[in-house]
Amino acid sequence: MVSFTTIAILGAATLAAALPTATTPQDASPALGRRTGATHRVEAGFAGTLRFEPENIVAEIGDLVEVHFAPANHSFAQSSFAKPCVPINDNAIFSGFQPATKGVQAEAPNAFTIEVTDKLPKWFYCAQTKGNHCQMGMGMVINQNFDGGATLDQYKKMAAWTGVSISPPIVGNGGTLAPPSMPFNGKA
Ligand SMILES: *[C@@H]1O[C@H](CO)[C@@H](O)[C@H](O)[C@H]1NC(C)=O
Ligand SMILES: [Cu+2]
Repeated sequence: MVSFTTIAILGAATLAAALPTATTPQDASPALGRRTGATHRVEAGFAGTLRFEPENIVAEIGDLVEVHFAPANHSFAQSSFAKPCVPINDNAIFSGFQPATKGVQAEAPNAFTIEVTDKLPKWFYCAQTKGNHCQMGMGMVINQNFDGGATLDQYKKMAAWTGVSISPPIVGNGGTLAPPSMPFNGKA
């Protein structure tokens, strides 16, 4: 006769085998949760403009945001809503500058990928001071609150009146620099 315990153990083993592996080695980054498998591609300096495209992303926890860098020399840096073009704090997300040569490269060799770990609005800018990219409109948001006044439009308006941009202190912080998982759809 098969005991209850045996059935329970067999049941648990079967269930465990059927579940997707929660922490495969490539997903084992300690602060991060389960990946959704969705990747939002963003291009910094889309088609030669001083914009991110798309610039207003709605993402789920566990989604990835992969920022590509078109020519000439852009970056992806985290600010607060209230103070565009300035690092949110010393731990601000920052890709560093990723130059690409127009007419030679469609985009910089590396993209910068971050994982969305909560649903709070996150504000980003390009810290390039030559040409005042942030002040000229290189701002974007992940998970804007669409019910409030903290809109991307407002962020960009404040950015236009902000002085010289400041780069976050830690290059590569909060994400991964690696060759893009696939090319960006737009023209570079
Ligand atoms: C890219 O911009 C940064 C910040 O302005 C600068 O320090 C760096 O030299 C630039 N790189 C190239 C290749 O122009
Ligand atoms: Cu830029």
